[in-house]
Amino acid sequence: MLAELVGDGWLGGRGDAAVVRWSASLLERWSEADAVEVRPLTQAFDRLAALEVRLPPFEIGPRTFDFSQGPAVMGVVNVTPDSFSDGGRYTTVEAAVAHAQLLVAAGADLLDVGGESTRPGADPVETEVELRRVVPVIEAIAAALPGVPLSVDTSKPLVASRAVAAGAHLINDVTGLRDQAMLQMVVALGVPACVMHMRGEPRTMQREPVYEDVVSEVLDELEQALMRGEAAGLPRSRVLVDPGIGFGKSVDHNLFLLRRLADLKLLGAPVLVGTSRKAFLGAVTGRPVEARAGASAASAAMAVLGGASMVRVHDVPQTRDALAVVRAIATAQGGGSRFSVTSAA
Ligand code: HH2
Repeated sequence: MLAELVGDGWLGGRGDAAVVRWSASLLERWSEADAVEVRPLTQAFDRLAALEVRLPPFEIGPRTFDFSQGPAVMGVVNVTPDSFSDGGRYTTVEAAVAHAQLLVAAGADLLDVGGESTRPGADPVETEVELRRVVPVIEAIAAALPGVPLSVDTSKPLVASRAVAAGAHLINDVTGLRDQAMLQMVVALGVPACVMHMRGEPRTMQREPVYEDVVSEVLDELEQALMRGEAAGLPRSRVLVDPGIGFGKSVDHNLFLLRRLADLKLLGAPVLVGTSRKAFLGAVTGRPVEARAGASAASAAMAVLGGASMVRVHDVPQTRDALAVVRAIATAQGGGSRFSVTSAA
């Protein structure tokens, strides 16, 4: 049965990695209508998604990440007056560097510096303003923390290029490199990129987002972005993909995407997830933005269990604890002598 569907182009080979272009959630929906026929296939897809996709080492500036050894934590340094959770707190170079040092001391593996808020309803920022905010901060953090990879959160080619000249190693573009000039700039800079999924633009993206099948559509749109990148000279091996939690998605869309996050592994690129302090966590817990660290850590843990290779967070110590517990449980060996790999001493 799987072979028949493969014949219809459901699976496409790329090198030795098979890419499923239709997600398990679509099949799950069909299986409700046609339970007997499709159920075994959804289980097959679940098993496929649960497979350890062995990703090659991923280089970001001074560090090479082996995500098979565990996820990386990206700490957020927002140098904006209006970010939704920390706007206005780190707007001087000194405050931003001090915050960066705290995040790294707490266990951040890399830092993401942003000079434009992308919260729902945010207005775009002029290039000059964004440059003034991020360039001196990246320069100062690069000098203070030379071994720490730096990402710049921008969708503007000029900001990307000046940020890389100032010491950034990764371009994090929440618009998914949809601007051809940005894509060409990333290729010319020769740095890796994060391609995030977003419907529309921040000012309007939360006005009743509609999907027929959020997982399939996000998967498909990310695959298209990856193919556009490959055609322009940006290999998939240099890209992180991100479902864009909160970007043109309802609370239910976000929760369902996280539930089925494993489907994204089928894109053949490491998955980055940013849930930190976002509104959907407030909807679930009833907590205001400043009291969402616990909810954020739980969602980061779920994302990692779903196969995320990197989580983008504000609350690094809480996230580190959550990930340490996930790891300890997931690798627990102490089930008694029957379970011991080596005989007890
Ligand atoms: N979320 C935000 C910003 N950048 N980048 C990626 N790759 N993934 C995300 O989920 C993501 C992101 C929004 O969070 P924050 O930076 O805290 O807020 P603001 O956009 O208001 O500055």
